[in-house]
Amino acid sequence: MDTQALRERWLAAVAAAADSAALADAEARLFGPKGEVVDLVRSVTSLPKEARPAFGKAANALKQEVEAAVAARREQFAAAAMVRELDGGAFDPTEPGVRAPRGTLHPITIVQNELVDLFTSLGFQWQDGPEVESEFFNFDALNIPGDHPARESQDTFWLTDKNLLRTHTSPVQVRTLQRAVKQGFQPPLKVIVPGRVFRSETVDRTHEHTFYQMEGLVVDRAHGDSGISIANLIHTMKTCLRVVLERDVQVRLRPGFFPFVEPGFELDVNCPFCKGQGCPVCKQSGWIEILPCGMVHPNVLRAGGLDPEEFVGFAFGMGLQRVVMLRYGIDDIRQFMGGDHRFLAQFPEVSR
Ligand code: FA5
Repeated sequence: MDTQALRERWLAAVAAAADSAALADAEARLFGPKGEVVDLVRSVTSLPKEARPAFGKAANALKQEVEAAVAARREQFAAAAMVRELDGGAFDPTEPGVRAPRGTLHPITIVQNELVDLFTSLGFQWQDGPEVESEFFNFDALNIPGDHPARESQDTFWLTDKNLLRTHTSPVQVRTLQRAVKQGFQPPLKVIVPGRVFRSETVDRTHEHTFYQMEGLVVDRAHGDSGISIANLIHTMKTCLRVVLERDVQVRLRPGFFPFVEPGFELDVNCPFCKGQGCPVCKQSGWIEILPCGMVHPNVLRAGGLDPEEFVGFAFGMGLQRVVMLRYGIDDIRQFMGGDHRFLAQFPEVSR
């Protein structure tokens, strides 16, 4: 068999294909079930045994050469098609690409970050504390003895008879003071403590069993120029609410009882959902309790290792979810942890 003549004819057929459709036809004629190349390779079985190896080798080499020619021709057509597309203006490399979707920050994180930025710009430092807390720091050190009714108002998840899930971020007050005293106390001390807290509560529109607070603590010398007063406390609270709620808010201060502050206050915000008329969110009162605060009780300063004759301070404990609800007009606290993507997707995407 004249494989040289076949070779020339087949390579010419591949080279003669004018477009990819013609190339596909040629490929079918050569390599299809009854293709000429396939026939040639198969014909080895009709030869005498001794002639088979040499013929088989030559036929396979030819088959590979023609296959490579087909692949090279196909590449040529693809490259030419790309050039045509670019030249014809169908492809515009300056067009913006398809935008990949991005996640959003959780609204509690957004507001917490803003508060941290605000307070650090005022010279506060971020402080952390454990979520599994001892009875001592959660209650005793905060002037809440064992038989005190305040323990019942914060329904506690007890882990052992001495350890619990912290019911508020206030235990970090005493931890921070003790650490600062150990390191040689340098007033003023200004800290914020954002964190997760837990209470065995019946969940409703404004109550969760797991929620976020942000504690603030400022301590300075009681005498001299630096004395801290209730005026400083109120000013700080109002600045904080103005920034985070992005508007001037109507607030009211009323006496509040917390054993770790004296005097203690409840700072309430006029309910933005009903404009103070009374609705389910504010439990018909027209006000939302948002910022309990007060002057640090002398016993707390003592527990922290400071002399209350020498030092004075204020503290606050903000309910973060409540602030976020006011900021974005969310009327049910259960949405935060509900896991509904449609709720979360409403908040701004994380920046690029
Ligand atoms: C406290 O937890 C005090 N440690 C706050 C404090 C700190 C007072 C420093 C004085 C000085 P209270 O139990 O009121 O206080 O809770 C503080 C805030 O957390 C409330 O105003 C409210 O906004 C929020 N909060 C309380 N319970 C819940 C709950 N179950 N779900 C969501 N938010 C809550």
